[in-house]
Amino acid sequence: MTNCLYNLEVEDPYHNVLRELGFEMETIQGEESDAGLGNGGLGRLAACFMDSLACLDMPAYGYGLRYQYGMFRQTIEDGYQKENPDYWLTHGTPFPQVERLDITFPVRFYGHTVAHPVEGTNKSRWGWEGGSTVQAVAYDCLCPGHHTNHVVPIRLWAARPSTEFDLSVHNSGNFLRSVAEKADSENITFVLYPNDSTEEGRLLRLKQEYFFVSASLQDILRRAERIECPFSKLGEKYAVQLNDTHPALGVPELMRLLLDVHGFEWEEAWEVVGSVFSYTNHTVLPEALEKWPLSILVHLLPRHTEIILEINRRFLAVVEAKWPGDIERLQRMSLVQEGSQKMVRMANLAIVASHKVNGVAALHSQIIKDTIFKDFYELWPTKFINVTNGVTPRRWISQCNRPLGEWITETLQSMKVIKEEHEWLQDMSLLKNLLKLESDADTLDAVLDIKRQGKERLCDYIEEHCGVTVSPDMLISTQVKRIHEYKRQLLCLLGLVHQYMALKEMSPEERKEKAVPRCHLFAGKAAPGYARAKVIIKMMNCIADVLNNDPETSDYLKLVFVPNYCVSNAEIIFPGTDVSEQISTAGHEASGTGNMKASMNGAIIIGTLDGANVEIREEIGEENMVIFGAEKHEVLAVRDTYNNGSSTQLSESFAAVLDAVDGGMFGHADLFAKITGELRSGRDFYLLAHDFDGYIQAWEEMFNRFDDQDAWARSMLHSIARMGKFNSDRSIQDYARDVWGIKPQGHEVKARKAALRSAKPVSLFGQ
Ligand code: OAK
Repeated sequence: MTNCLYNLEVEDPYHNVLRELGFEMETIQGEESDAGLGNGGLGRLAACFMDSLACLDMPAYGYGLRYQYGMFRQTIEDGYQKENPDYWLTHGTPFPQVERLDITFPVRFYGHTVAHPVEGTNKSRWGWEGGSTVQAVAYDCLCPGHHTNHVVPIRLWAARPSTEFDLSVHNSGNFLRSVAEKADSENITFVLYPNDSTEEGRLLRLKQEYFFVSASLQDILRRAERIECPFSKLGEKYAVQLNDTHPALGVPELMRLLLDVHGFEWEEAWEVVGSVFSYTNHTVLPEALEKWPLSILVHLLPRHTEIILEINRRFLAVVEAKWPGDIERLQRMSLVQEGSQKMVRMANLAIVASHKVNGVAALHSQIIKDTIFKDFYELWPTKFINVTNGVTPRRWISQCNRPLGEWITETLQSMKVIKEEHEWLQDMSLLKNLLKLESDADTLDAVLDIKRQGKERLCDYIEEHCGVTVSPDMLISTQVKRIHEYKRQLLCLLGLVHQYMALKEMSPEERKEKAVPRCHLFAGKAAPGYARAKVIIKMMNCIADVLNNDPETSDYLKLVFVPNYCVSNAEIIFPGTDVSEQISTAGHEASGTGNMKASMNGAIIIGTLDGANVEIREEIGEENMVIFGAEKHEVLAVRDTYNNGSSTQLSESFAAVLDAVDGGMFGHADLFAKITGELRSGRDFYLLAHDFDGYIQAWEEMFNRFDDQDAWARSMLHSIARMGKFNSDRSIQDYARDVWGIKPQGHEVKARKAALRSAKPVSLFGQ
């Protein structure tokens, strides 16, 4: 609701009207739950893209599933994560979801394939019959663009039983079975799988994926029919972007619809598919690359399995023609992984069917060409491109950090760079003009003051939700993201232990003189089945207990874990962040988008050369970040030296930290022993031991910089002013130009827009 009011530019009048009615805007806003329909970076990126598509007047829409239960609500009990159901539809969805009972499609599961002879020929047409069907019902959410009358709909599918009750079953007296069948079909969109970057190979998940693509593609064909677009020319009018491989079953589904329902020949259908689909890869983690057992696929989707196998047969012939006799390459590239259980590799399917494949940051796009998709890159080099991620400045600057948004607008106006706010939101390169003021004392004061306001708000939030009092005078560092070993929350945590021990060594006078008071904030959810990530959360809370209650040091070092990380509290955390931790093991974070949100809000990044950090450094300058750690090209060699035992020598400071944890300084030594044991013995896949000292030094550097508040404010200004590249509008323009071949909707909209702007304001209460 807040986003809509902001984008429609009616926040203030709405606010005033509410006041007249006796309500506060904040109260009403507080009633709206986050639509937690995704897990982390991938889903949130899509939300930013919807906003940009709307703002750029792009002819586009998004599809998703309308889960009844979205991402779980995290609470912390005795330091452990507890997962609670998030029933986000409790109060209905007054705003802005529309149930479209007129838009429903049947989705079939199970059954068998049949060949129907085509009269007058010796050919057959394949079909899929039997099994059971579920209805997909559309719910439309409207995303208005900012400063345009363009709106992008997101269509969410909900599962419903095909008929309210199967009467024949009912009449035969089998009441329970008919009710159970209804429950079964509604189960498909019951709950989101809360795994981030790990595969959950469960039948229900596969059903969700197929349900999603089947309904969406039927809807696309319906739209094409409405505008009289022949399906043979579908690619001229429609582009479908596969957001990772979760919708990759769309490939055989579109083939099936064209072949079996619309009578296409294979070659013709395959050409259409290739012109329509493209695929974005969002991770290189092997555990996240989707594979489905062929045996399960055959049972659930018999016709699709036949189609996948035929795609594979034809594709392997192409590979064989290019590299005759290269059996190993054939095995690597095959859509089917051989073995005791044959598996279908969804990424291979997506690549083979797509005309473009992209990674989400320059480094990541290079890595996929060099590693996981190397064979495919050698076969089709021009298919592979990069589209660096971005985030929407409407939400991640203007809405979440009003003082900053207003200051940017006023300052650029006073410099005569812009007349209205929307100009810099659309063209963030204009922010570079702010750098002309980098030596102006008032400007630097203003930047510090804005951050101060953000920190005060964050400290209030921490007090309320964690019961810990934090002074906004402290340096506030944050690491907010899903809990995952590759993101290295553990490195940050052990670094804090090191700082704590150093403070304990100092006399009170030394602390007063030398220490920069610091509060570190963690927030993030662990997948419910990810045991190691859950122990890390417990460790965070155990260490927080000691640090926050130590009368000698707690004025200098605090640690808080903010429960239930979500968009709503992220909007409070980023504006209140001085230092943002972006410290993944090089080569593991595809892009990251929290790094962008933090920098745009004037936080300084402490980070590794991973994901989009590399490009952020290119844009804002290395003097405005603190970089440490092994680089991508060093990681394998370093890992090897630790693994083969030739370098398990731990640095003194790292060993001291492990000793403290093992010695029970934070309690629960038994629980943490597995982690420390692995780190000591060199089973340290994510290179914590190797990067630890560099990380500690990087923090020393950070403290020194923070001491000089003038220079700090200048760095903040550079972060804010030079992040234009990471506006998601730029990402969308890249996709529109290089992948989809679409342009903003033309003159008609522009004319309507002009008319709308010159229209007389309407009184909400009549005359
Ligand atoms: C989740 C499940 C499967 C595959 C990828 C993901 C995922 O969330 N990936 C994340 O995508 C973001 C948007 O591109 C990136 O910024 C993150 O680095 C990446 O981990």
